[in-house]
Amino acid sequence: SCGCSISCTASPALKVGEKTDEVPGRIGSLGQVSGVLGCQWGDEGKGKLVDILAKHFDVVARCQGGANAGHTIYNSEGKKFALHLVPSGILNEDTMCVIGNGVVVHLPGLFKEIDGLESNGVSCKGRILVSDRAHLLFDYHQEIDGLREAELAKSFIGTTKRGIGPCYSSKVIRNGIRVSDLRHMDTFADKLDILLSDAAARFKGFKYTRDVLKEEVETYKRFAERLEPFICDTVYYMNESISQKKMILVEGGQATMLDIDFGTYPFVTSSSPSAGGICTGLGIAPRVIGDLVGVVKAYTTRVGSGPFPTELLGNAGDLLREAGHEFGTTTGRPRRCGWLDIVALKYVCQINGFTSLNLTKLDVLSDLPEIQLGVSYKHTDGTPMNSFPADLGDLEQSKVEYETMPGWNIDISSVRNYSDLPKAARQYVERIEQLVGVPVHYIGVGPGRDALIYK
Ligand code: 2SA
Ligand code: GDP
Ligand code: MG
Repeated sequence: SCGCSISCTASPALKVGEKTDEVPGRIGSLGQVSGVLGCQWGDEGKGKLVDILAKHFDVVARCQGGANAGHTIYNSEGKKFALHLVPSGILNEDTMCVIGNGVVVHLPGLFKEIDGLESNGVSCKGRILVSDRAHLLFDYHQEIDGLREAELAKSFIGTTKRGIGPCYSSKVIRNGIRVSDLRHMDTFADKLDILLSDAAARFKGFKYTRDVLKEEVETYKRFAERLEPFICDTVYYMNESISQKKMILVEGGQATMLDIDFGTYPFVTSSSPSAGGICTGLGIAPRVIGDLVGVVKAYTTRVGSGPFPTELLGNAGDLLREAGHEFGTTTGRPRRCGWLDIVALKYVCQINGFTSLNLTKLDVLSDLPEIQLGVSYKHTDGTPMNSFPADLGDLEQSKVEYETMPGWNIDISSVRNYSDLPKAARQYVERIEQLVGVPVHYIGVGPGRDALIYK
């Protein structure tokens, strides 16, 4: 056993690559360890796909990020759930949900989310495992997130103010506090004192007193007790599950264009939402990873500051925002909207090696007379750019070249077979496949569980 209070026995799982009658072929053929990752700047609809696939997996695991993620999913009765830290497998009662070592965990937020799920009839007991190696994100990290953004003034990043950057900073500078530290409350207060004193020395606006420390330690004593049944050596658990041939699905938060290494730095998040984050955030080997599904919206959205080459400003952007209900799941912020960016998508496909794509929200484009696809970038002197540039100055100077595709002007939200989609919609899907060289296996035509076409 891996030390957690939950039995590791496998639930009946699909064999690797097995196809059954009730499983649509595309799901049945996913590898034993598969992942669902965002291809743009987040909110592509990863949660919906994970929720749908979860039925066929024994374990759904998060490997990075924290409560900055917002995944909106609907159960079969159409009831809406917004998840932040809890993996999107939670609505499927046979699925075990793992919060891996790469995740930063805000315990008050996690407990609130669990209470909310329980009060809506979703049983979480014995179904969530939290890595003993995961770092704890304290309220003070959130406060610092706000102070840092205020300091940046006009060049603020537009973070979710969930404390993500400050918590990963603590981790990297090596004074972070981990879940396993909750088992040693004798030294916990000293560790927290170091963190809070450090923050007080750095930020004038940060008020720190002995009383603050005392109160926080008392709170965490209670949290430690409540969390104990969830704490697990998830590295052992994941690897044991793999040897037992359990089906494992990794759920990405955010997306590659927000990746700390590959995104539009510094307008990025502080984790690795791309393929590499799966190995570092769960402690599993690259060779066990089978399929990676890239989730890409049929257009583009972005929350927060930073470059967005195909952004539509003014009325055109407003229309997409309204049609797609593009407001943040975590913060409620309006999302910036624009056309699909093939240059960025190709770059993201290279980095992740996706085996297939899920094109989401195709239904949102239904009313448009024509649709633009950003297919290449050019320097100001007219020479083409080979790939997505690292330098934000180069990006700002670049000019996007578009291809215009015809719209279909008909509601597609009840279509379930690919061949029933209007010709122009199929042309759009197939042009994307042709441009990026990765097949589209799933097409979203609505927010509900059933609104998915298997291509
Ligand atoms: P942070 O908070 O440090 O990770 O912010 C850094 C950048 O990463 C972006 N980011 C996101 N972008 C889209 N969706 C996210 N999750 C929520 C959602 C966002 C919300 O599902 O809607 O509710 O506003 C997410 N999380 C982080 C962020 O906007 C910054 O650009
Ligand atoms: P995530 O962060 O990638 O999981 O995405 P979010 O949940 O933040 O945002 C995606 C939003 O689009 C949610 O409100 C979903 O319910 C909704 N959604 C997902 N797929 C589709 C789709 O194919 N069509 C429509 N109309 N909405 C969708
Ligand atoms: Mg989201």
